[in-house]
Amino acid sequence: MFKYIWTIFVTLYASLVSRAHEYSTPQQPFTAGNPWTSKYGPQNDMTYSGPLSFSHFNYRKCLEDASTPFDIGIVGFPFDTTTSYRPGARFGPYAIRAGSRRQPLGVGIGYSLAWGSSPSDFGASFLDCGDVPISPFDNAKAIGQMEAAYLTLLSRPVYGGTSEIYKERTRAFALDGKEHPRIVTLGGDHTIVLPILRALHKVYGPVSVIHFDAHLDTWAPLPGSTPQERINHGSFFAIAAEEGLLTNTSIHGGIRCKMNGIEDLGHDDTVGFQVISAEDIDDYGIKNIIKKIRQRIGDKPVYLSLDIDVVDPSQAPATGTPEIGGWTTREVKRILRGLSGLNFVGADIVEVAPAYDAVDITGIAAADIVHDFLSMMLVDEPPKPHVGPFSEEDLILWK
Ligand SMILES: [Mn+2]
Repeated sequence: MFKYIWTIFVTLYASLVSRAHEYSTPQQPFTAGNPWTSKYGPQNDMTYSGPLSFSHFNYRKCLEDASTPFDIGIVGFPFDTTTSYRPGARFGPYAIRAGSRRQPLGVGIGYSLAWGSSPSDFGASFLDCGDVPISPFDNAKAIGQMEAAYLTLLSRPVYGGTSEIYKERTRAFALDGKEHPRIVTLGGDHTIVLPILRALHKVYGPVSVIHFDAHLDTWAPLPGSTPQERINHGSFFAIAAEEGLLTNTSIHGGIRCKMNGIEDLGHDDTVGFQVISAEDIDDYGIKNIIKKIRQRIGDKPVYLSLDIDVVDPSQAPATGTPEIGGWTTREVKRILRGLSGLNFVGADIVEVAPAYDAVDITGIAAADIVHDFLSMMLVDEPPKPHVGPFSEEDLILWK
């Protein structure tokens, strides 16, 4: 018995001694130097570490720092004081940036089968321009701040990495004959689009709008509204039309909200919109939806505004006014791909309110959609679908 216990003791002791080097400090003298870089190289950020910028882009406070030219700038508008139901979209820019962490862009990163490319393949320069400090107490001031910020960014010189086709077109429709950077805005409630359209109007004149949303957002302000109440996230397009900021050739996609009646569409028409409903995707199909949008917009300068509530709340619950029966993220992504090559002058994604999110699903969805915005704004026409086991003959219409 004693021999047995002694054997166990000796064996354990021997194994501890043989591994002692793993537990003790190496007996080497301290020398000045950099043990990390000499052994492991640069201090790279992991996808889930480092300061928060969209897709790990360089981050500049562009409103005061013009040192870095860019072709597409990301900016956050943390504003939510004109919402009608659940507030919280002021945290949208944070949630969308957080959702983008696993989608870094750079050489050899970000390729997708659907696009057959990565947004970083085209030579354009991206920059995260930070968030605009917007008053949470005074909406009139806030709207002025957003317009000034957007105009500041539009006024920056471009880096120059867009395609020759785009350069030629944008010079033709920009009022000053120059190419301007394009801004992708992370909202914010939907009212942020009014100051954006005011700023765009100064650079391009009236623009068309492609508007993905569950709701029309063209409602006339209620009778008796104060000047502040007139501008809210359900009326801003009507105000924009009143101010002459829109062409008469805009279009909605994904509409499915409850309305006052069919007369709402009559008013919507006076604001300059046609309606593609959420259900139209079943009755007419995605390719017809893409075709109708392209026909409606033609070669006009166009602004894209995507309210995350266009997506079904099962896939994007974190929003202020959810409506069931929406499009899937895959359907939205497919439609966006089909819109490539239109003359986009800017885009936004709004109404992400992460306090209502589950497992970050909405922030991740919004960030992925923004990646598609980047490709959509940089390629000159929709890419042909992935071929795989299919053949060219199987492609009847890919746009
Ligand atoms: Mn909306």
